[in-house]
Amino acid sequence: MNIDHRVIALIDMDCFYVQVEQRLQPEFLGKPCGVSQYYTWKGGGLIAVNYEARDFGVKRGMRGEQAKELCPDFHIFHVQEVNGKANLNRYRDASADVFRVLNANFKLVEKASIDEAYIDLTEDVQKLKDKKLQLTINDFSTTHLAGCTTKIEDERIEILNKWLNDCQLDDEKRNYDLLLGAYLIEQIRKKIKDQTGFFCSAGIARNKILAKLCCGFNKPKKQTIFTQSDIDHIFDKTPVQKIQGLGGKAGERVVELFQVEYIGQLRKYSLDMLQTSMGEKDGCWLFNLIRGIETTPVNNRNLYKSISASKNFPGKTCLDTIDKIRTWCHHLAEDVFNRLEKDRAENKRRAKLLTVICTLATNETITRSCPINEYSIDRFANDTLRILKQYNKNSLTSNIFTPVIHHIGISAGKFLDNINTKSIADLFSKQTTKIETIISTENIINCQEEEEEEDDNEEDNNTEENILEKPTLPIQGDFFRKFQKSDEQTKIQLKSENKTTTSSSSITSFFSRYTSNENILNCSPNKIDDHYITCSKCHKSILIWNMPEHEDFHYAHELQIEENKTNSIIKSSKTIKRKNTNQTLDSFINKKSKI
Ligand code: DCP
Repeated sequence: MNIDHRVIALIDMDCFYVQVEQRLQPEFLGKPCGVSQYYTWKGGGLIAVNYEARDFGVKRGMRGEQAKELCPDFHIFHVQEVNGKANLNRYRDASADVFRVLNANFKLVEKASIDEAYIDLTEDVQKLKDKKLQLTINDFSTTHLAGCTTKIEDERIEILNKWLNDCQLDDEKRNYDLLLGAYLIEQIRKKIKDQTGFFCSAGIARNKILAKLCCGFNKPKKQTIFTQSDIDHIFDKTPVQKIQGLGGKAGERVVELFQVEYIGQLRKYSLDMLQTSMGEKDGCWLFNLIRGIETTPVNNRNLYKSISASKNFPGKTCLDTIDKIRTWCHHLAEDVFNRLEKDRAENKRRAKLLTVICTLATNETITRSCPINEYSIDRFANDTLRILKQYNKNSLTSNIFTPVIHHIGISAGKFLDNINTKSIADLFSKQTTKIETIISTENIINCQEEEEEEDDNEEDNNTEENILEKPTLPIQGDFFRKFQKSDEQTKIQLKSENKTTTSSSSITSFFSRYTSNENILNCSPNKIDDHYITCSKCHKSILIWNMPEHEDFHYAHELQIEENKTNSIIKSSKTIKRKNTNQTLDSFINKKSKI
């Protein structure tokens, strides 16, 4: 199939959380409403606002009280809380209702977020062509053309009608496919409404970027077709950062580098010029994009890549004691556990990697991972706590935690597919035995690029809970990756300085134990398998379950070298008393941390 002839749609639910609440309380249908999260300051922060309320100027991000000032009849729904944490299950279940309808009707559906889906309609359109339908304007009651901005219904009908007739008559039928795609989307949107009660909008175009862009042109309850002939004049008015993938730092960089505001202004740059500034791959991607060509496929993905729960602890609500942290590790672990169990039953898969993200008062964000050996609330909570404790600057016996914590997130990912329930139990019990025999107290690996795929979206889709259901970026080259990375720059891994609380004796004994165990661990180079990770230090392929131990081996090794160096400096120093020449790594570390 020629990629330029694809027909891609993006379906986006309108003011989704509000519709979910209104479905439960239909007496609020048609009234100005919003959803706020947490019953805190000034009526809570609004995370969703319906279109009736938007007419009064109410916007997402406003406080409930501010919304009521603008619109006295404004009704606020509150996100459910469990253990003081937002519970989004209601919205996830509603999302599943929508995806059931989409999956029952189309083969190629990609879940882009909790309320967005890409559909590749190319094949469906081809089949429809054989039916030789005679379509009329009545089949397109909510369809708009991206290039036509009129708000007058009669004008919309007149312009669309002319276009419809043109593309049915046109010999080349360049736009006929898009018309048939729009017809299918009119149908499916009606089905979604009938079967779930929810309204949605849609964009129909030749690729995902254009479908996403035009979906927002005529919200709510409408759909928009983006034809190739619309590209130039629409791009001339489209700010660079409105393009999916150019919304964050990457877009800022493009604006700065080329001194442009609108994406169309980049048309004057040759392929060579773009590639010189941005690298071959990204320069080429941008060159094509501004001409309406983008080839990222719709992936048949209906499942989340990771299941996560997180919580912010701003200002005085920060976590400053081990007890508080333990409680929250437990709440978050419970949330993830419950959803993992449900996911395992429904999707016959199991997560292999637990990732902990934490923001400290120092503004440092730490991302660390460890293998999931079994689904267990206690296990998740304990692993999370153990990771976090590494960053505590106080003594191990103290309940006080410094620097205080402002955010904790845990996320389970790296799913193993096609697991049946019986084999899961077997697998876990086997793994647990194996791992417990070789893994020491340290059970942590540095998280490298595990989460980037889903976390790349520039918009924080949820202020308190990271849904991790975001559209994937089309961008693959180094230029963009660098800027996506720069968003991540704060994710500093405080590995060496924080591990200094480990005592010399434990390191040494661990080190020798590991050395003797090294052959047991599966360090086979060049293994290409989903279960293997390449160690960034020695470049060996390491079985994922053994990575924590392997990392600790390097860490212990490095400390040993450092200890040896220090000891030799100490020995050669005439000012040091004889009894200090046998000093432990502990005292070295303590001294170092005081500097
Ligand atoms: N959401 C959230 N926090 C955010 C943004 C969104 O919790 N910062 C939630 C509430 C939204 C849902 O995700 O209802 C979907 O987000 P959208 O960006 O698609 O916005 P809406 O569906 O609310 O409105 P629209 O009709 O503009 O798409």
